[in-house]
Amino acid sequence: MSTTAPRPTESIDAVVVGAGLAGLYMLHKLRGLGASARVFEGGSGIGGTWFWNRYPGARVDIESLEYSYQFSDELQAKWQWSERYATQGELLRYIDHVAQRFELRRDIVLNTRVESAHYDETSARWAVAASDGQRLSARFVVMATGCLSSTNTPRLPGEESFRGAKYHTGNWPHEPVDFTGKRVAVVGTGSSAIQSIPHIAQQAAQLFVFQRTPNYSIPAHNGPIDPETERRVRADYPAFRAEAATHPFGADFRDNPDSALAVSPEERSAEYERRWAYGGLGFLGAFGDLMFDPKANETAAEFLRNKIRSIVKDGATAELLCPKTPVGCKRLCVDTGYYATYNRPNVTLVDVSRAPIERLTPNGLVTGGREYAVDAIVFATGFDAMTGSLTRVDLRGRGGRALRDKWAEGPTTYLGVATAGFPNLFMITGPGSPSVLSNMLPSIEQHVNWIARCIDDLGKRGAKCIDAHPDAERAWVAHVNEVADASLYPRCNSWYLGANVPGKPRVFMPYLGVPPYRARCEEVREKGYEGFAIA
Ligand code: NA7
Repeated sequence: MSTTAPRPTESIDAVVVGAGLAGLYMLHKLRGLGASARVFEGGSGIGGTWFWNRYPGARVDIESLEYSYQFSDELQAKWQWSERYATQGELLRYIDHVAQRFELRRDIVLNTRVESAHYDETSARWAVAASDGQRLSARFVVMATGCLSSTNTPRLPGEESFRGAKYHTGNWPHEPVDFTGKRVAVVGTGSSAIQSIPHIAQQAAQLFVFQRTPNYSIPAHNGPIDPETERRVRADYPAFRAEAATHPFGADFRDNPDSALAVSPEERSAEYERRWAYGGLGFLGAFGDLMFDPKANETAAEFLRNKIRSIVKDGATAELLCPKTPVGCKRLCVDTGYYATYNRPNVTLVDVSRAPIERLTPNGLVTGGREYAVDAIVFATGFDAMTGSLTRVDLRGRGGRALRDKWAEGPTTYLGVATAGFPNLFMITGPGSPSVLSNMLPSIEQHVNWIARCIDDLGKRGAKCIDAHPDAERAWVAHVNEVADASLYPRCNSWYLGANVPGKPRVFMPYLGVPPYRARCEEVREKGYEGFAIA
């Protein structure tokens, strides 16, 4: 990472960091404003999350008809998804198609990271340094760096001594990985593990799953898209999108506002059964108070534990797989055959909740005083979520203040789109916005649209810069916390709170509730960017 101030050599309007779904659409919008823009991408290809997460079984867990761009009617009408939940490969093909259709590639620099961006108060411009030696002066910097892109791998003594292969699900090789005949360890039981374990188990001679905390998972019931559903959605796609935006998660979970405690146990059970049979994250929409009332939540939790007990034949393994935390408090998972995988004779669940993984040896891992000899270790250990990809860039705002210093006690933003003291720096789906607690793609589009409008408005006013007011930021952070505290979300050690990364401050990062969030963003804009200082 460079420590000296970069030397500007080329002047452009905007630098966009990251060529995932957010960066690509931002580029398209900036071009539409007539702005000169360049996108820097660390990977050797575009696609962000869908470029890096190539592990076996990787697929989106929001239905494809909803997890897609809506900014172009033509794109929306033309693109045909093959499955209810698209695979990583199909998503990359979609992203390639978008890049081609809108001729995005010519402004994207691959294999290149933005190492630093320093704000110069006199010129109101950012001096940007990229890893390929490019130096740019930009009016705006847009961080399209993704919420789950900076991988988290536990530091374990002896890690260099291990003679086998090591993988991380979030940085999977491009060449096929063949586990046939191998003894494999998977560390972690989050969404990536839950998607990959059934696939790895089919190949491996022996699979050990090292579980620290069990998670709830709902069957995907994936398959070809139901033609009737597709016909209905395509008949009026804009109306379908508008309706989805009225739901708390910004996706149509067929939310039932009633309390789980207001109906009889039989009716409740029937509702859970219906949602289990339909599959997917919409399980959380069964009752309006599931994420607010511990008693209501426990009814869903026990329903799901009983499902696990009914699937997993070995009683002790089933109990280990049963989470004790509220449902949804950690990210709910969606799977294909996850629990049943534990009925295979070649799969063993190892509980590391009380005896953590102590170290790696040349042959494998040690926990509870026992060595597990393996040929490969898959770390499905997640990400330094929401802040990691922002703080790993050397961002310096007014007075040379580093973002990572400003956020030492946790991220503070205004609307999750800006942070005070960093003028003209925008974050797409930053901490303090619905982001990971919503359907990411519409949330990305909403942010990009807001940012583009803001840049356009600044130009029309002849203004040079916009900066969040510290008081507005403080009030927003307090509001984000107040909303979260009324829910069950802060009650378990999730990555929403940064609890998965040792030493990370415990702060609830996403904003809960898409409709009020969007309304607030519009209100701020309509009131002349209330809470921002424009110079
Ligand atoms: P997650 O959901 O953060 O899961 C990571 C898993 O790794 C989780 O089970 C962790 O247990 C476990 N973990 C992390 N460190 C360790 C150590 N040191 N020892 C044992 N186990 C460990 O990441 P994913 O990639 O699965 O999913 C991320 C999101 O991507 C997902 O929610 C979707 O939105 C898509 P813990 O729970 O911390 O005890």
